[in-house]
Order: sequence, then structure tokens, then C-alpha cells
Amino acid sequence: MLLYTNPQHARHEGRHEMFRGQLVPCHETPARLQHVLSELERRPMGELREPPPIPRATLERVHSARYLDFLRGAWSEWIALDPANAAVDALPSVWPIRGFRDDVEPANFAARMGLYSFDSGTPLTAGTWAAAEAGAACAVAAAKAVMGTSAERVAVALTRPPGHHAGADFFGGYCFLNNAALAAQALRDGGAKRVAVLDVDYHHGNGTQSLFYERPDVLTVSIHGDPRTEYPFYLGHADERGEGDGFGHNLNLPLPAGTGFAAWRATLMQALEHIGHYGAEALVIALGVDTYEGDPISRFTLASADYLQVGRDLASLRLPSVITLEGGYAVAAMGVNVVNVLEGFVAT
Ligand code: Q9C
Ligand code: ZN
Repeated sequence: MLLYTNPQHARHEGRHEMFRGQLVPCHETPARLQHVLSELERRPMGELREPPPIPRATLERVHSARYLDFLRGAWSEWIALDPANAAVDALPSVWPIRGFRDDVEPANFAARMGLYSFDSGTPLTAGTWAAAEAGAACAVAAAKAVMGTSAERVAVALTRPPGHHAGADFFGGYCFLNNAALAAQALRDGGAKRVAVLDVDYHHGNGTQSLFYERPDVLTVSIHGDPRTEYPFYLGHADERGEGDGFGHNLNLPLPAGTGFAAWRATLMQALEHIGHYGAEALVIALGVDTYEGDPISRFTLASADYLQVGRDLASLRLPSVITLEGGYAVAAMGVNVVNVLEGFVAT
């Protein structure tokens, strides 16, 4: 399998996220990906490659121009407010909810942070743009690698920060650029008539869902903790089926907190069957391993060995596939869990 790594990932190193009225250490850390890379040294799955730079026009296939401009310049603006800000992460604290305007871009930096985000758990740091942009490049390079005649069957974007919570013009849930959506769009632009995105992260892939909600050419399927109790709370219910031309092309499969592998896998089978019927020509897998029993912020109970079976099941669709790395916060187990999925996939 082809493995793309993000050489810039460690430049996104958030210090704190807001949790229950306090700033607590970030869960989404460079160590997460370092554990995956060390496990790949023990159990190699293929050569590691660095992606070519991603053109701005490719980012604009998914994200709005004003959002990209904001993200790219945000850190300079933040430290221009006060040089002492260099020692602190930027976090939003005010948001335009129902009844407020989003068509006028405020001049105030805090106001723009809120316009372009949906939570206070996603710090923007000095290297956030560099890391997110190079991560998006991994996802698009992986998509290009599985298209065409001499294509590989599967390519993996081993990257962070994750992407599936990010929308056309907002960050949140530790995500800035939607890597899975960029890969799906690149597969469409590369000639795949129908693309499916299967999101197996513990959290609903709200960004990916909204990006393709009115489109019939990209099917989005997500298996996740029931948003009645689990983040991101405001999207991910079973009755969200798509809108307009996209109606019938979104499938949410929420499961209660506490769900174990047997029930989770039965739901995965449902998702795979649905993707098969859709007639997808290519697949993007948004792979979070925060479904793990030891995850500190999630509540499913998959065991490390279960991820070998997850990999085999995902490979059973036999589609050209791109895997993007999403969540997973039991840092020490992260490497084994991710590489187990990859091992199961290549063995099938
Ligand atoms: N203190 C992904 O898995 N915060 N994002 C939860 C925990 C948000 C997860 C609060 C979790 C976002 C990509
Ligand atoms: Zn997650």
C-alpha cells in the first residue's frame, strides 16, 4: 500500500482546549502520529512518501476562499494583536448563532475566529496552517495514486490534524481542512463517477456530511456515537438522509455509548452493503480509532485485535480506496490500532 506522511504535522501542536470551564491539555497531539509511524517501523506496510504541495485551487474545490485566507493568515493576525500572544494558542469565544449575520466578515479577529469555527476545543497555533495544508496534500496525493491504469488499490494519508469535522468554511473538533472530502473530490475530479465516504471515527463526520449533503455523486456514510449524547451533538441523526439532488445519499448509523465490536461490526456490514448498492467506483475511509475501548474521550469498546477484522471488512468492497487518519486519543495504543487496520486491509 502507498503511505503518504505529513512532514509538517508536528507544527500543529495545540497546548490547551476548553473543557468544563478550564483549559486542559490537548488530546490531539503530535505523539499520536509518531506512534503510528513507530509501529510502521516494526511492521512495515509499504514505502513512506511525502506528497507534492497542494494547489490552492484544489483546496477551493472543498473550502471557501475567505475561510482559506483567514486560516492561512490567522496566526500572524493573532500575534500582531499582542506579541505576548505567541506564548498562547488562539481559541474562539464568540459565535454567530441563529439570527446573527455570517455574510459580513467582521474586522475583529475574535469575531472572525468565531465566524469560522464551532467549538472552543480546537486551538489554532503557529504551525496550524502549514500542518493542515501539508496534510490535505497527503489526502489528495493518496486519491491521485488510486486512480488511473497503474494505480494502487489503497493509499493512506497518515496525517494530522484530522479533518472530518471541518466544513466548507469552519474548523472544529480538532479539524481544519477536510482531508476525506478533499480526497473524495479529487477522486471525482480524477474520473470516478460515484464516490463513497465511509466514516468510522467515533464521532459523526459532520463536516463531510454537510459538504456533500445536496450532491448525488458522493455518498456519505458515518457510524458513530449517538449525537444525542456524543460530540458533535447537533448533527449525525439517522433521519438526515441528504437534501435536493442529494436526497438518499447520506446515511447515518448512530450507536449508543457502550457499543461493543459485535454490534459495531453488524452496523459496518450494513454500511458496506449500502455502499455496494450505490455503485461507488472509489471509496474514502475516514479512519478514526477513537472507537477503541481505552479511548479517553469516547465510549465504544473495540479491542486492538478487532481492528484487524475492521481492515479486512473495509477491504472486502474491493474498491480503489483512500484512507485518511481521523481521531484516536489513547495515544500509546494508537500505532497498534491503526496498523492493525492497515494489516487487515492488505491481507484481504
Ligand atoms: N474534552 C476527532 O475525533 N471534544 N475529533 C470533546 C473532550 C471534541 C474529536 C471534549 C472531540 C473532537 C477528529
Ligand atoms: Zn473522533
